[in-house]
Amino acid sequence: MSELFPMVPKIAFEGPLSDRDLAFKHYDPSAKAIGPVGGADGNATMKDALRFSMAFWHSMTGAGIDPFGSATMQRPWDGIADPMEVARVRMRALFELTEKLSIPFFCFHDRDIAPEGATLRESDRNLDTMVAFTKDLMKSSPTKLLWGTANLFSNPRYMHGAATSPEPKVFAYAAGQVKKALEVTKELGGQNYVFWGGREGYETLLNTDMKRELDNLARFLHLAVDYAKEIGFTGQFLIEPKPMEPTKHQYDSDAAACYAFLAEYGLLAHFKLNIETNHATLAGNTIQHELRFAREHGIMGSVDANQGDELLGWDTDQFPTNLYVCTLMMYEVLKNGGLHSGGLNFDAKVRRGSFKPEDLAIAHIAGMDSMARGCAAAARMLADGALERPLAARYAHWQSGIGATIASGKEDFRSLEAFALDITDFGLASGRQECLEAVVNRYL
Ligand code: XLS
Ligand code: NI
Ligand code: NI
Repeated sequence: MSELFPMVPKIAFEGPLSDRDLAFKHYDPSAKAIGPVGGADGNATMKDALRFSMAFWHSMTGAGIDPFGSATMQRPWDGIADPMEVARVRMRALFELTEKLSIPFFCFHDRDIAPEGATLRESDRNLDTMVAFTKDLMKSSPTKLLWGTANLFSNPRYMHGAATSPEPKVFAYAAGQVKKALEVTKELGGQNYVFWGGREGYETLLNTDMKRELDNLARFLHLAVDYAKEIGFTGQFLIEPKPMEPTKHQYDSDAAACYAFLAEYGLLAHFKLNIETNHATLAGNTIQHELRFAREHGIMGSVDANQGDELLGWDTDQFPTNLYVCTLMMYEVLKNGGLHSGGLNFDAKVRRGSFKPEDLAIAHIAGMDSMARGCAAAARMLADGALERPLAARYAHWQSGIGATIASGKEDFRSLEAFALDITDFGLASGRQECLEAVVNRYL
């Protein structure tokens, strides 16, 4: 088969001093991974441990359209009229680029990889054709499927939501679509399945029965759990929190909101989260906060590794290059013992002005090197106990005396009042924030 990206060679690791754009400076796919993601025997490679993934929608279908202008991207499928042929060329391009970049995984929405037909039946037929084509490519490729998902937001039928639409026919259609997407994800060996609540939210409460919509969303997810069981799909189910965009308020607004929803509706045993950096910042949280919350509640599943722009309040989906953020992200991932079946999926798009085909490779290299470098810094911080030791010291008083008796449930309000009545010296220690910020900087 002819190359689609002849300007992109197989990308080699050249080390931190390399000044070549098309080379890895920190991501060495075959080097041994550092720290707690190195696998049970400590022998996993960086490639196995970081579990990078390419997002089909941004890298293969993204055209550079924005509200003020049309497509800019130069791509190998430009000028091909037959939509099924476009789909095939895109899929070949995905495998070519992931292999050249040593990216072990990809992710897709059903409608990214095959054109939508006039009916669900017709769309399913297109999807089947493309799944067979993909399966064939996978036979001779190391690239695997990290997760699949269904696009329940682009088509006008989903204007008021999918599982939360006021119209039950839309609920039924969405169910049919997810049923098929689950079958396809299983067929391609997907290790997870993602639910991002595309338009599951509202524009105004004046026309919204919020309780009914949340009940319906939970019912929908239970039906998905049941069907996965029925067909023997054992991949991890993931919910991807996002607070707004496209709707004003999305029900799965952040990790804590998702946790409350899953707990209320008896879904906690079946779901983890797919946490995205730009969604965290849209929610007014840091990615560190979102990952910390997920880790401490046992629901860290996977990461959509991208970043927003500090001056723009929307989901700009840029490649992650902020080393400080990458380091604190990977710190949480390492403390979680890795992402297990999840991965670091580049839910990121090249800027509209980065329209050359090689920009796609360069952007992924930038993201991979940044995450690898963050991972190395985080592993060193952990090995040195740079943050863990001061943290333990800050809460040390819970190990003995009144701290230990409170923690073990031996105190009540009466006993605590008696203890507190004459305290004048609380022995408070400094929070040392600036000191800790400087500690982190030492490792960057
Ligand atoms: C959109 C989401 C989307 C999901 C997959 O903001 O990030 O791309 O990752 O549906
Ligand atoms: Ni995402
Ligand atoms: Ni997003």
